Amino acid sequence: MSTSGTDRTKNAKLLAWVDEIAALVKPNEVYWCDGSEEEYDRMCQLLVDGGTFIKLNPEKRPNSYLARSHPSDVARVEERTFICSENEVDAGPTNNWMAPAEMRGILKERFDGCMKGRTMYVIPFSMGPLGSPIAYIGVQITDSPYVVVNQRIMTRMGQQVLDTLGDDDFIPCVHSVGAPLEPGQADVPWPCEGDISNKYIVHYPETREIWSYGSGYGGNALLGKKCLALRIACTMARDEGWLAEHMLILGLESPEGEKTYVAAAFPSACGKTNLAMIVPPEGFEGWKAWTVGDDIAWIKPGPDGTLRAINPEYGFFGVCPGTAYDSNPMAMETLKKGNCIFTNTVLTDDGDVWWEGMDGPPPAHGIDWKGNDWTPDSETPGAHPNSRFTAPAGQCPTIDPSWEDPAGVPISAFLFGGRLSKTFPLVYESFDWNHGVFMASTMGSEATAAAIGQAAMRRDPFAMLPFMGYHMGDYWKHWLSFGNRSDLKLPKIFRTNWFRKDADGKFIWPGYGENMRVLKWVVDRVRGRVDAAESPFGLMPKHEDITWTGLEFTRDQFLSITDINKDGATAEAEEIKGHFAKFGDRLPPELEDERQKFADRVGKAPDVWSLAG
Ligand code: SAT
Ligand code: MN
Repeated sequence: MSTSGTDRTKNAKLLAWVDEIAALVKPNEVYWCDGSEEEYDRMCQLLVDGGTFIKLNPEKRPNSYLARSHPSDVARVEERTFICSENEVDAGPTNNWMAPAEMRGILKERFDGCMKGRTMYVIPFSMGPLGSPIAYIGVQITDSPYVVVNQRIMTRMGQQVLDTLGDDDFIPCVHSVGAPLEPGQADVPWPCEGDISNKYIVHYPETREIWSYGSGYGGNALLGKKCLALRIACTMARDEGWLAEHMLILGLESPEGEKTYVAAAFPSACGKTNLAMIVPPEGFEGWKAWTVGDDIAWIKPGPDGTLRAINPEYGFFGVCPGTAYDSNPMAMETLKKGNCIFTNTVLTDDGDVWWEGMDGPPPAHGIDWKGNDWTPDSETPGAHPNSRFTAPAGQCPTIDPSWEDPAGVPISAFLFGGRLSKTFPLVYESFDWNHGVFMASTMGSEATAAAIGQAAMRRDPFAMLPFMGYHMGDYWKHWLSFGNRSDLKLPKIFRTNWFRKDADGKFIWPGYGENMRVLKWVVDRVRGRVDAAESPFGLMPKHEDITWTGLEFTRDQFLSITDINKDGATAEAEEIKGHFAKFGDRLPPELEDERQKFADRVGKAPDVWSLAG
């Protein structure tokens, strides 16, 4: 099972790199993954034998497994994530930075002998359809078989990637859980570095390399996802004139068969996966919504000037708690088909998984994510709040027929959202491109423990804060540069807020499938079929331009979710000043211009601006 790799690829750089890393990390053996089903089954069995995996009841969850992580290794570690550009200023004020030479010294020590007693796996993977002009190939080295099987779901992985790569360049990704084994030392189900200050998630943007040490969980370990497809890719995109974004991609098809694609960015906990798999509600008979991706979009100008998007991933790595037939039936159907890996959920007595917020009553008894007995009376949740499913995207019943089109799908609109209980209307469109970039650069969600009265907003520009690979101000400049390109057919830009609350603290908008009503207005705007009303924030739908069939939502309710309170908007314009100040002289002047125009519009508005006039 161990090979030198020369029978798998002739790529000299790749072969030399694998040898170099093997010499550093000193594994028992080196194994090149071929991506076959036989290999997947064998690795899953290995994980079962080692106690990492529990095979679920095949009648309920065919070919599916549950893993429990170490309680210290349950999420991305932003405080240990570094952008190591040559110059500190190029990492910008939103990233941790260390000089590359210093970081290389630290990592050399950490990685020296870190795979002793383990197998070093070589995973060739493609982000995007094999051979697509929008796709890129990476190779991840890891000592975690859990990572290998997850990567086979999350990426196109194996021999066909090496065949496509040929002698071309690839993005090298080195990962270790940081738990070498002494001779005779028994392994544990979830090896990792227990001391958080010894974990490192490191990116070298100039040389396009990723090094990750100490964690086996999610984006820390599946390096194709946030590390490559966002942090490294956004830097490549800046240099090459395209966009790598933290966005879902959704296709909306009218009863006449007209298809419109939108890409949407939301901070965490705004229901991004739900929107990616939206089911049109009552009143939308004949409409179809198609899922292209739920997390990341790579967008390149096509030959016809449209922006063409692919989903670089091959699977969904979704949050379990809250996923239910109510909120996301298509995700539930995707999981039902089997071939999934669940991490840190409850194990039920009949060999199924469960998590908080799933439909129906909770099981009377189960085993929680830490491996302890659990009942609904237990004081702690049964599933970890960041418990996850890894599921093949192709199993989603609404997966778009074009989701693997190497040319990508044409994007007609960008949506940016947030979770804001007041001031911000349900939906508004930008006056022009620069105003749209301003809207995205100032987006955010309310901090949960908000001070009385004025709820503080945690800004998450473009939902990219944890995923930015260079200076955020330069990233805005890159976005603004698209506005000057007359060769492009640019999408329209919108902001949404499903989370406005009434005086009793209740959400006004019903959310979920009803968001389709807003999407339909977006489609109508893109197609030039409806007018909009000018508000201080942007262009807004009139009540009569939204399809209300099948929903009881009064005109007054609509007015209450779209009116604009002058004090709140004035405070927002003022707060943005402080937000922008952090970016110093790398803040594009166009954005401060937009802020002043916004402040002027608000200054001229009545105490309460309303669509009612
Ligand atoms: O762990 S991931 O980075 O893949 C998911 C997330 O935290 O957004
Ligand atoms: Mn994400």
